[in-house]
Amino acid sequence: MTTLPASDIQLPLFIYTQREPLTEKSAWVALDEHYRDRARHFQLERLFAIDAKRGESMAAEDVGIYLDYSKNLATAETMALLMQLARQCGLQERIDAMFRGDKINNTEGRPVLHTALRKPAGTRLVVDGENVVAQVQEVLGRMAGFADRVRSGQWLGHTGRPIRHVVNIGIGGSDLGPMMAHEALRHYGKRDISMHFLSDVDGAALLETVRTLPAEQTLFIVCSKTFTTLETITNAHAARDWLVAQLGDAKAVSRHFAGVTTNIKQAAQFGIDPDNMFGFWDWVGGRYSMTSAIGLSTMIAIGPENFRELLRGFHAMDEHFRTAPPEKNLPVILGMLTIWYSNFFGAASRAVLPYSQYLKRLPAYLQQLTMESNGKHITVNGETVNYQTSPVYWGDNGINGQHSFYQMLHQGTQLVPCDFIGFCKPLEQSGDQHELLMANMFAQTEALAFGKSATQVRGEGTPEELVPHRVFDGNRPSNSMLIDKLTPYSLGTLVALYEHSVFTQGVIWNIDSFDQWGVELGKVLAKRTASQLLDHRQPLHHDSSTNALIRRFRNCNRSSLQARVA
Ligand code: G6Q
Repeated sequence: MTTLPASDIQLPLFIYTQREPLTEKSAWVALDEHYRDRARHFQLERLFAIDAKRGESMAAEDVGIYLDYSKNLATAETMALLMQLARQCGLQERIDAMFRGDKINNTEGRPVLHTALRKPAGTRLVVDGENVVAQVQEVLGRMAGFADRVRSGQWLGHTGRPIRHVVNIGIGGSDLGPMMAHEALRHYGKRDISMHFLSDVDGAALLETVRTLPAEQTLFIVCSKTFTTLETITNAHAARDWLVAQLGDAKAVSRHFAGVTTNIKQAAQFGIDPDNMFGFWDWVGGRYSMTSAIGLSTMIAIGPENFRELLRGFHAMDEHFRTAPPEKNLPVILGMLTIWYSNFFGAASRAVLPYSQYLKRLPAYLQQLTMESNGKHITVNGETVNYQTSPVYWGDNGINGQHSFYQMLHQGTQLVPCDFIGFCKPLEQSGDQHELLMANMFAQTEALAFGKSATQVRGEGTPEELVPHRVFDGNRPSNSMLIDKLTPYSLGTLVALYEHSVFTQGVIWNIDSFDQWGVELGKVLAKRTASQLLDHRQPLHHDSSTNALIRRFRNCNRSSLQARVA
């Protein structure tokens, strides 16, 4: 996303900063002592042995998500200290400020209001004199009208045929959310419309996407908050060229392109009919935008009613986060446990492991949400932190992971706390397959926590030289999230759970979770370098490594470039 030039930003007074350094807060100091004196020696086996009710007492539930956090290296004392830290960092005040529309995105001087996208129709939230809920509902209404026309076949392409293929063109926050939601909610999707997602500027991506698509039945949705992102605009132009070449008429563009953007002017210049344009606002961050008009492809796939259900799920979790006490607050528990492992145990990553084919893109979506939000080392006061911030979030479908990277989770040298996500009911009943799937999830959390001792291994008659290889130390922590069924509503609650867990972590680390300055430098350098790859006469003033790489690339492509220029 292109953000405001630094010179245009009026930095607000740092009303949300914490004056006392994080590591000097009494709860942090107490947590540090607690870790050194006790917690680093915690053994899950023992914690469970001394408290028969641990599995039920260290759990929280609301809005359809049951979170079992008992298999963590934590006790009631740990949790109390973590919640004390949250209070000392002013978490509730910051939550209230976000929901109120205060400009908590300090470095960009903006409010952070993705929660307003999910507020029910008829409610109010006035920001700078405007009722933003009414604005949101107006766009949702237009989206629903458009989605209904496309779904019913009423919307006709240039040659009079209905749309049967939709290509979302966007990148980062304008791609990952819609793509994840499309996969997650396939079961609810309109099967006679195929959905495609084009983000990579590699020409192969477009060619492979359109290879089998009939242009006369294809709709492109260009999703770009700024409408200036190089990859998206390049792909949008290439898609337009393809469409016009296929249909032989430039007028076809208005029937085959829709736009989702805050930059209506640029989108109109590109040729998108204003009637097919859907706006949103600068207070919606890219990675928090899947419930804005960026979700147009989702709405076309699952229909406006199901999209409303998705919003209802998000809103239910928003309200839970805003009102539940920290001890019972799911995003706060999840967020504070991440602080616990990152800052005290030194864990560098967290794995997200859904036991659902439909959620296979969730880890990729969460990577951006978590790491672009909290992968920062400067506090909102402009100081360098003296503690770790965002861990690496990674993962895959749990069941596939079991046959690849779980080896490292069980017997590797790094501590990787895991989030397991599963559903009680399957969407597609097929014999006993769902029981088999979920048995694997439960078994993995058990194996990670309790392992297998040398005595047990020997008892199985294992040759002595193999015993150390077959021992599982256990004591590897995990959360388990259990949800009744994957629905638009429950997906909303789950994604909002992570959004607010990220917010919680950002408040503790005292960083702005809503800017992304770290992506700027590469974009600027890429623009300069692109012109050097296209014009071989331009001198190279990079470092010796980059110069050598560019020279080699130029040499490989000299003849093809000459042919293209000629
Ligand atoms: C998200 C990021 C980033 C952004 C893309 C696309 O929070 O800012 O991933 O979504 O760079 O930006 P546009 O939507 O402006 O094309």
